Amino acid sequence: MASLIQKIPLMVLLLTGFVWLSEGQFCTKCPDYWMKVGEYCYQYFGNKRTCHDAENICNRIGGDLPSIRNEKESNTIYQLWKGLVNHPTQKESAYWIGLRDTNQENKFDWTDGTPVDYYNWQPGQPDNWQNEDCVEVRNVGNNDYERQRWNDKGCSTARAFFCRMPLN
Ligand SMILES: [Ca+2]
Ligand SMILES: [Ca+2]
Repeated sequence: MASLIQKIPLMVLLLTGFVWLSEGQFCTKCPDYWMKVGEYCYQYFGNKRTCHDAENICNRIGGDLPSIRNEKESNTIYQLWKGLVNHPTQKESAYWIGLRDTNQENKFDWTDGTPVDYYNWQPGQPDNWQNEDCVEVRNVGNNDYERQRWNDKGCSTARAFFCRMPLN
């Protein structure tokens, strides 16, 4: 019995260390209200915002508008969106992504700093019609592949959006 009592401080120490490791250094959970998909946490905002408001909201809660770096990532975000909205085939139910050409016309950058080496434009886009500098996944087309394609859009347009943060 005495030896068990002597071991209690060691057990507490080990338990504390385990909790610290599981919640800190090796965190694999998303914060409350975020959805874990692959190596990222996503939060969807169905209330439509201008592109810059959407970006500010994401930054305030510790994320960014998503960058889309390949076909697989495009499909991941599209399928997530499709599972969240009530009318996924409704025209113009588009959502912002973090692509911009606000600094220099036709030179697009991701707001999270990711290098731009993948594009998925709709045919005829980007057209900068009436000075469009933000980018939406337009959700127009006959199938899931076509609905993932992008359109440059006026930044003051209100759109739904995702925020994304990497898992620690
Ligand atoms: Ca533009
Ligand atoms: Ca356009």
